[in-house]
Amino acid sequence: MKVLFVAREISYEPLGLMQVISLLKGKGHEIDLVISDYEDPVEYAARFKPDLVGYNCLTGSYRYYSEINRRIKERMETFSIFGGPHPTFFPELINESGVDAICIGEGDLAVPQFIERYKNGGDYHHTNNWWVKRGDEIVKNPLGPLIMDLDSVPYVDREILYSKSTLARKSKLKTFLFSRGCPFDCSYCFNHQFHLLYPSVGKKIRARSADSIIKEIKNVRDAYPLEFISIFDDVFCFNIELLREFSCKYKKEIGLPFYCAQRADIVNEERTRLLKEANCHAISIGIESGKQDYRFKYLKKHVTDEQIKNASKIIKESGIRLMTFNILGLPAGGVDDDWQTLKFNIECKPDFSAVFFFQPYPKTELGEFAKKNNFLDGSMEEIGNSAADRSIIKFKTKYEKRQIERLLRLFPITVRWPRLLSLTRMLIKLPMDGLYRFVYKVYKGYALRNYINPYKMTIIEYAQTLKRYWKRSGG
Ligand code: B12
Ligand code: SF4
Repeated sequence: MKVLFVAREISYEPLGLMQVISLLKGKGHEIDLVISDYEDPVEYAARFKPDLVGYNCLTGSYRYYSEINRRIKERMETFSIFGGPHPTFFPELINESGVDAICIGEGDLAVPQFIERYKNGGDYHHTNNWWVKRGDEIVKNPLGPLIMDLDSVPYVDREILYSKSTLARKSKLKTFLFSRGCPFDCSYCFNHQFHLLYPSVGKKIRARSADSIIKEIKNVRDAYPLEFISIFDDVFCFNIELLREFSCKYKKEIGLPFYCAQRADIVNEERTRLLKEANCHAISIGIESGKQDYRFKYLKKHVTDEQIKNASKIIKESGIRLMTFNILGLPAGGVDDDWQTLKFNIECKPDFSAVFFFQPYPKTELGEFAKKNNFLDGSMEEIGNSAADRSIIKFKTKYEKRQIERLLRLFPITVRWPRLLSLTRMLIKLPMDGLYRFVYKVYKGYALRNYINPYKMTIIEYAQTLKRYWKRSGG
């Protein structure tokens, strides 16, 4: 069976897709990947002649993939499959013309099973996790079980990606994901909906063992350049026992600097010490809103201002760099609230404050709240590829919305240099959006590169990385 996967761009390693590819390897299929940044996917598909074409979709990218799929299907007869967060939370995607089947939830068991049945002419229409078109009918199957033992899942396949992108292969920074799931229920995050999909086990964090983590890193280090590790787990090593074992083994066997995310209310001296001993270079925590009452009432993130300030202090005092995550343009909020978020960040003294617009992703609790209460100023189709692209939330006036959009661009630099506060207050009233975008992009690139993910680069690598970063929308 010839299966072609399409990735729009790879400014980030597409871990979900690489996971699916690893699951299909060694199963007698001919798997290929085309990256639109490098080659026209329609022409590539015309040459490769796949039996199946697959897409990993986020809400911000599904329009793009749906369009590519339509164009591929104009050129040839092929079967299209869609997976990832967007079809998981918005299975109505199946109604789009050209979409033949979607995979809901995790695909570890469901994807190989479906493709095997499709290949053998079996009853693929009745495979767990899948919604499949059959004539005018849509066959909707229940979800199969989650894999609880992550060590039994193969490591993501990097080779297929690196065979297509020398830049990705040569990059000394590589990304990893060692766990899935989060026990919390923040209203703006997909985890809440994921818990409803998998009610009995959805809240459980499934993590690789320390040995499995170390082995994956060693495999990558032996095969490719690797100097900095970026860990994308929602909360890395939530379980303190795992962190103790990881810290001890990582220090001895790997020792490379790394970045990971923590939640402010679990940060304490012991966790931070263990991370520091393992050579953690930077930690991120989510502030989201600088107003504690909004954070509790609307975001359902029950972390107090005190806990955030305390976590920031512990992290900074340990010598680890601090990054915060923030959301501007929240529904039922306004520019004054966002201003408070900026001031609260200043109190926490992060090395870099990452900031995004609130995006009403489908089926998230806060997204549905925004829709129901008429806070939307656009539709799901307008959600951008990056959450820093644009806001589709309505505010009291268009002028207020423009101020929020400008504040986002000036936010990181103002947090870093609080002396700019009164200048920023004035600047957000002036229509110099192009300049603000430029400042935002330059500073974000500089801060991430120097404070959060520093690793040595040759001049050529630097120029290539800069070019790729600059091309990305939203910065
Ligand atoms: C790691 C991560 C990132 C990384 C890497 C992103 C990447 N491209 O891989 C970084 C930090 C860069 C990132 C950035 C963003 N992210 Co992100 N990210 C995640 C995170 C934490 C893990 C994703 C992951 O790898 N999971 C593990 C894999 C194994 O799971 P999976 O991807 O779901 O894949 C499984 C199934 O979906 C299925 N499957 C996957 N692909 C396919 C394809 C086919 C054909 C089939 C059949 C099945 C299938 O099988 C897989 C194995 O079980 C998720 C949350 C989460 N825990 O899932 C958010 C998440 C995916 N991100 C999200 C968002 C919004 C973003 C950003 C837009 C935010 C921003 N900064 O602007 C950007 C967009 C970047 C981009 N264009 O890709 C949202 C998406 C919401 C939505 N409805 O679209 C999520 C769900 C988190 C949230 N906020 O709720 N992200
Ligand atoms: S703590 Fe983070 S990952 Fe967990 S539900 Fe909240 S926002 Fe999502």
